[in-house]
Amino acid sequence: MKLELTGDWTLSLLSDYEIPTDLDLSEVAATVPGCVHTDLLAQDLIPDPYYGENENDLQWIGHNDWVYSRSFEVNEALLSAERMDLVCDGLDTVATIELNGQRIAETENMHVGYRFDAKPFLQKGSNTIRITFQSALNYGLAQRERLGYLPTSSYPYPFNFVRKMACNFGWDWGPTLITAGIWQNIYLEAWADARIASLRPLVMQANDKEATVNVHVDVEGEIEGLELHYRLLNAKGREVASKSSADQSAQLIVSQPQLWWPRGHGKQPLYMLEVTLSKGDRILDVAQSRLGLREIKLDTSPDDIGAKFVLHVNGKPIFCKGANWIPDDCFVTRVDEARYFERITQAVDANMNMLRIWGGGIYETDTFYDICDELGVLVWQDFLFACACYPEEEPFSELAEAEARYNVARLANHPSLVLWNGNNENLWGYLDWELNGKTWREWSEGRTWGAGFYFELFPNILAELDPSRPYTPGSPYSDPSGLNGLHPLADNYGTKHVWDAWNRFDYLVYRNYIPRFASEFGHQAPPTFATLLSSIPADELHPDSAAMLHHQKANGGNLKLHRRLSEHFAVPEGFQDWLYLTQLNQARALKTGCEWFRANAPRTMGALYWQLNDCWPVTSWAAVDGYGRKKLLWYATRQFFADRLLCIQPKGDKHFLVIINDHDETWDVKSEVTRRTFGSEVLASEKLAADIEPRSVVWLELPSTVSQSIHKQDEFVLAEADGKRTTWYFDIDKRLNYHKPQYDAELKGDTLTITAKTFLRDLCVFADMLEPSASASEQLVTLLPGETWAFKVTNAQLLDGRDLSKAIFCANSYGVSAR
Ligand code: BMA
Repeated sequence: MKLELTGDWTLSLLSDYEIPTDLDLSEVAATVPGCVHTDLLAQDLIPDPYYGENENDLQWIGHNDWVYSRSFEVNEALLSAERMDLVCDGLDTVATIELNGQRIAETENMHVGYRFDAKPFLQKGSNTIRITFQSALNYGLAQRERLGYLPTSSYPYPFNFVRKMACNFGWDWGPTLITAGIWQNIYLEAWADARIASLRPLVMQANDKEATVNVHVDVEGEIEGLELHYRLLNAKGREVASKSSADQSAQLIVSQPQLWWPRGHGKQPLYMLEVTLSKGDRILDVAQSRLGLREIKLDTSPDDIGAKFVLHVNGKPIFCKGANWIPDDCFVTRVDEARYFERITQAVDANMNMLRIWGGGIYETDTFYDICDELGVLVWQDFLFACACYPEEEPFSELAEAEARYNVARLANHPSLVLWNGNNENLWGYLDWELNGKTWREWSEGRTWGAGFYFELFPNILAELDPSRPYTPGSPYSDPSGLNGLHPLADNYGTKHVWDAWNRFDYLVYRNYIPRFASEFGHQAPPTFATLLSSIPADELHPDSAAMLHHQKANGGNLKLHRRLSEHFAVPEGFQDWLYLTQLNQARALKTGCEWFRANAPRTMGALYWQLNDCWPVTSWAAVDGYGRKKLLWYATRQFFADRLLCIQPKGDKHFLVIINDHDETWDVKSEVTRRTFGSEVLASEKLAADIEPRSVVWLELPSTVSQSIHKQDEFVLAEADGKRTTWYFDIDKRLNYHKPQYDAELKGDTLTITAKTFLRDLCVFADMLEPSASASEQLVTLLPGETWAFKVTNAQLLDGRDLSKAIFCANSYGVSAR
């Protein structure tokens, strides 16, 4: 029996740090789950934190202490239960809980759920609950003061001294909005004798013939004389295995299992595990857990280059294509099921098969994982340690252990979860990074810095609670034997973050690397026009306005953005042109990197770029902006992560047509490769053919007739096969002699048809520039003269009578001839 305590609460301010004078915060209507910011926003007490520079005016919220309270009725029936627990699935973060004026617990970790004995404190009739939240910032500062400073990658706030979503303290894509509140469900639960505290099904082995599921049950209460009945049902509800026993663990064997596969490799059948706890003929508790039958292995065996980093699902090596995931909102309770579904579907529709949940956010919710299970998205979950040295002194060791135990057990049933990772960039930072002239190693001399977590605590907990999944101590990470040998970024081993492209150099340097698994690399661009329009004051819509720079959090971000852009384009004055070109440059950068990494399979077996999503409207590395709109990178991703792909790659002084067949059937490729002028005169033509085996890549050398230009500014290469196309240019855009674009555009119903009169490179329709709710189905289309493309446009009726040319862009407006 449960008594939900979510819903209406009251929020009150407890302290007095720089409160705006006109606000009465003594009794604010509040909603649980939620947080102080969302509650103040709902009552119109603060402006939208994401608009303009409002973030600056809202800093006081995170400096203060707050209390959430409500009353509730407890009836006789509930009160007579033998046990009554208060269950808090998530408290953010430093909380004191009181029931009827008596303190029952104190907590200091956002990343675990709690359960407390509430029975002694409850009474019949009206009861009150009060949860006081101390400022997580003040807590972190006090812990840092007590234990001594430990460095972060140049962020000022002490996120490494409090177990809370780190990016709330501000990140190089996120605002500083330090939340407090009840961020998950809260309820009272009555029970008697014994209950199932947790259910942990581990799929140890799975193939076509048989799957083995080891089920572990934690029982709380009186275990004498208990009986457990285990049943596994398939998707149709038919029982496929069962067992009865007094043991809190059981092995279920399923013969002829329907295997779960990542998308692109097969289906995602899901089974239901049901465990019944009984005593004699009394059923005390029933727990269910949905799972998928698949076997996960990470092959890190040495080879003649270094060592592999290959994920195997059901014995099959998988090329992991995807992106890094950050919290989808600074206020995580706003990310409801529909929003998770939309965002993960965007990843799937862009042909991704993996998301990496980055360590500065949260252990994602069950909803996130359920959707990934259903859609076949592989998930790599970081433990939440990012870009810093972390203290292991108490209470932090205990807190880290509790949260690792809690989340490893909580997520154990999800087939999508395939890899646990110790931290983000902390090993690399420890070895190489400096702060105020001192290396991290020097800062943490004689101190703990997190190594004990990554190399001992987490692997030990996984060995105990979940030996079915692989673990890697960090990302990037190279050395199976610890930190004293290989540098975490060693090219031929493990995972690699490639950040000199963007931070220091143009994106063409991706081709200098052949990592075994690229788990981070990225390039910035501003969000879509419609998103900017609703987050930046209209008179500040130019690249370096105060509001635009406020929505650019990276160190020297706009400088890099302009520098990287000017390496390719002569940038005109107009804001709209700038937006097209910066987004195009980002899309081209990731296309270059991802096609190169895929072309190098099986030596490289993963390309996860930074980053899929944003938590607010910001210039960042994301493919989908903070309001869920797709940047050009998203459309490019759908193209460059397609299962079957053609691309042209240089190697030495040669060029190759690279044919990628990430598919279970052989691809019979008969291609035609032509060298053409921008006027589309064919200068040379060659035919290349090959049968490309399933899941393989073939490099075909291009004959010099097509790979060598005569006038490199006037020519390009076009390769076509099976309705697919790729192009190669002999120079960067700003030196190309493109013809000025000419086309006819006609909007009929929801179809915008563009007919090219000249060659058109990377044609895009920014429908949202005319109407914020409009968007085009496709972007980045390259057309030869005379060719036609039909763009589907959502909300096309709103564009009636508008000047469509204002929304149509292509790269050849920005070549030499344009100047
Ligand atoms: C990586 C990430 C993030 C960061 C991103 C962009 O290092 O791990 O911490 O936001 O780069 O700089």
